[in-house]
Amino acid sequence: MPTVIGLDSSTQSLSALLMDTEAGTILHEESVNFGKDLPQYGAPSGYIPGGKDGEVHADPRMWLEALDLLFTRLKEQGVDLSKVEAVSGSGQQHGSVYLRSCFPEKLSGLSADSDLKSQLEGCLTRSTSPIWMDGSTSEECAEIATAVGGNEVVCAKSGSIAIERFSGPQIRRFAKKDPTAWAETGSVHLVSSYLASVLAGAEAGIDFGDGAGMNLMNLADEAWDEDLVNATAEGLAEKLPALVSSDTLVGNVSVYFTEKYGLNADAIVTVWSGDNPCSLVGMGAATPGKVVISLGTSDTMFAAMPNAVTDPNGYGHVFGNPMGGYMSLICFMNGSLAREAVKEEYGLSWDDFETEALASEPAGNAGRLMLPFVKPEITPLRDSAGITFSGWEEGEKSHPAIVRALLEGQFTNMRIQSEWLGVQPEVVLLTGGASKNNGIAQIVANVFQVPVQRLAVSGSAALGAGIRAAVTVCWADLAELEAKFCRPEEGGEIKPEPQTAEAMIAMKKGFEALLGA
Ligand code: ADP
Ligand code: XUL
Repeated sequence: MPTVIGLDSSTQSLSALLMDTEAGTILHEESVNFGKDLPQYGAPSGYIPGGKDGEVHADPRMWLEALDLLFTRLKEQGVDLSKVEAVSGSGQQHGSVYLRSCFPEKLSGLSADSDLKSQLEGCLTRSTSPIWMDGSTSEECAEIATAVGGNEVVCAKSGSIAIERFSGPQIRRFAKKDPTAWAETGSVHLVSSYLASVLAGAEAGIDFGDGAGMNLMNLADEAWDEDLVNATAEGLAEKLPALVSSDTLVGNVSVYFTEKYGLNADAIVTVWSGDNPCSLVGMGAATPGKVVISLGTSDTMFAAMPNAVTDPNGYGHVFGNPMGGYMSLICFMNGSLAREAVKEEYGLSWDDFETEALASEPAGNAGRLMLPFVKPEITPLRDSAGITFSGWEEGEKSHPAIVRALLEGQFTNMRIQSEWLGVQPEVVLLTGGASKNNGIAQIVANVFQVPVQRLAVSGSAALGAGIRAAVTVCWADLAELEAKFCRPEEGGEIKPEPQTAEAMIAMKKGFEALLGA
């Protein structure tokens, strides 16, 4: 029975999916929630709250401790890891980890008598890692763009204009703020390549999917771009790991995991990728034709692309598709965190979002609009939070109208910001924590006026990582794996309500005017 493991180190949790690729079954699912299970890191939602000047960081030791805890739980529950043939993973994109030159040596000498954190924390030259929510690098973005001849050049080379959360501008800010620690840094890894390295006990490369989220990779050449690298930080070229195709094998799993947790010594680690590229695979959307909306901590919209087309407004991105070619990606900061903020403020439950709120208000919310930027937004760029209302009477700004306004606002914004893709989807595939909410799914169906499907297997990023591992190590056929694992949930399709189409068009017009103002 060929078994593979797909891991997913997301913003809020680390999960594992154990898959029997022949039978097409999920053998086991396990998850560690950073906030709940590792409260000592002061990161209830996976990042350290209260960062200054737009900084959002997480402790990279937390990810190590989570990896130990995850495997401890698998072992304690008697999950048989001795048959595992392949492992790969998915990491939240853009987060960067700064390590001394001793990192490879420490990796190869990991002892099962101790834990990962104690053995590797001495390698860190930066105690915290900026993650994708960090918006502190506007100055560095401008500097990089100017140095290479403008944002048009950055976008043509890397698939995105210089973006605050992308790793290149984050690296520049660190090199400027702490030149001593920068000089001591031997390598800069992404969350994905850092954890792949730990798992394999040897330094892993960065794949084209996640590498494209750094403003450092030349999309056409699939290589580090000399101009962008030089414009970012002195000495960066020597500190960047190898940039590799997503089907690259890192090597056998580290003896650490074999001795400590009984993981098969012959299991092979495939290079990890970013969560959105992995999700593309896990949703069965790696070949062009399907549009995916992922409702995780952030909301993202992505699709495989036959050719690389860039967003004229500069908000959208082009990444490498782990299965070859390219993918588009648009990321919205006001995803689940904004929905949670409204849920808390009005003392609601997710059930309220599902039923009452949606049943009691008409689609289009009777013309009452709300720009839903409960947090600063990246698509479109809004440096500070800002909720703007239009068409509301005194006393109306309460639940349930607010819930509908928030959701319709979020997805109308998504529809407007994705027009540059030139794709009229026939079906939207929905994934991520909030996708199970039927109320939210209905609003997505209405705003886009297409059916919404969810997959039978949840956790598309971990699933995609597992599928990638099976294809590269076990020579499994992608189409066969998709047929087994990426089936839509039976009876779970949500159809658009055609009577809402007109209201949705009116709302889009109103929303565009509000955005312009
Ligand atoms: P990530 O991968 O970014 O860590 P997930 O895809 O696991 O995030 O999604 C987590 C989010 O899903 C939570 O923050 C929560 O807001 C949201 N969520 C979970 N259950 C529901 C639900 N029933 N309805 C709406 N949102 C939900
Ligand atoms: C994508 C992005 C987020 C993170 C975390 O550009 O910033 O989707 O990958 O999920």
